[in-house]
Amino acid sequence: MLNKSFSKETLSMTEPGIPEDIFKLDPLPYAYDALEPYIDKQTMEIHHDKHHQAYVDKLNKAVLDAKITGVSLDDICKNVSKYPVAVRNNGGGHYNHTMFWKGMKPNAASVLSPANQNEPSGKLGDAIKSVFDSFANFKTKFSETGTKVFGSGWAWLVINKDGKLEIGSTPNQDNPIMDISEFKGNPILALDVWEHAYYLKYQNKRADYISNWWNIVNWEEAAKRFEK
Ligand code: MN3
Repeated sequence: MLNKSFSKETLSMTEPGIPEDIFKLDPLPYAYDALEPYIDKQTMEIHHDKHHQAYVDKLNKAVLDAKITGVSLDDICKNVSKYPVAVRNNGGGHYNHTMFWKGMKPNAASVLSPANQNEPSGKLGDAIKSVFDSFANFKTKFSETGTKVFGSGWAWLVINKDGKLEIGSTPNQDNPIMDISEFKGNPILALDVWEHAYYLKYQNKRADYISNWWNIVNWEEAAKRFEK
C-alpha cells in the first residue's frame, strides 16, 4: 500500500520503481490505551499517529529528494553519513520508533500486583546479570542513562562490537547502528526520552516515566533480538 501522504500528483512525477520503496507506518501492535496506566492513550495516539507518521512522511520525501532507491532502512542508517541530514533525522525517527513500539507490551498484572516484577529470563536475563551484577543494577544504570540524556534522545541496550551488552545513549533521532554514532552496537532495547514521549502524563518528571516504563518492557522481544 502506498503511503497516504503521497498524492497521485506526487507519485506520477516519480520514476518507475520508487513507489514500492516508500516507507510505511505500521499500526501499533496493541491498542492505544493498552499500556495504561504507565503510558496514557492520548500520548500514544499523538506519538504514533502524529510524531512517528511525520518521521515516515518526511523520510519518504527526503529519500525521493536524494534519489535513494532500493535501500532498506537498516542500510540507510548504517551508511547515513552518505545522505542528507533529513534522511538521518527522519530515517532514525522511523527506525527508533518502530523498535520502541515493539519493545513494549501491555502488563495489567503489575498494576494489580506491584510486586509482580517484569524481568527478562533465559539467555538475556543471564547475560544482564553477568554484565551488570544484577537486574536491579542494570535497571538503575539504564534509568540513569535515560534520565541524563540532555535535551532529546534515546537510551539503548546494545550488543557492542565485542559481543558484550552495553548501555548508552544517542542524541536526537540518531541510533547505535548509524555510522556517525559515537555509541555503536546492535540494539536490544530502546527507550524514547524525548519530552513528547511522556510530557502529557509526567510533565517534567522524566525519571517517573522511566521508572514506570519498566513495567511494560517486552522482554520476549528483547530476548529475540539478543539471540539473533
Ligand atoms: Mn518519540
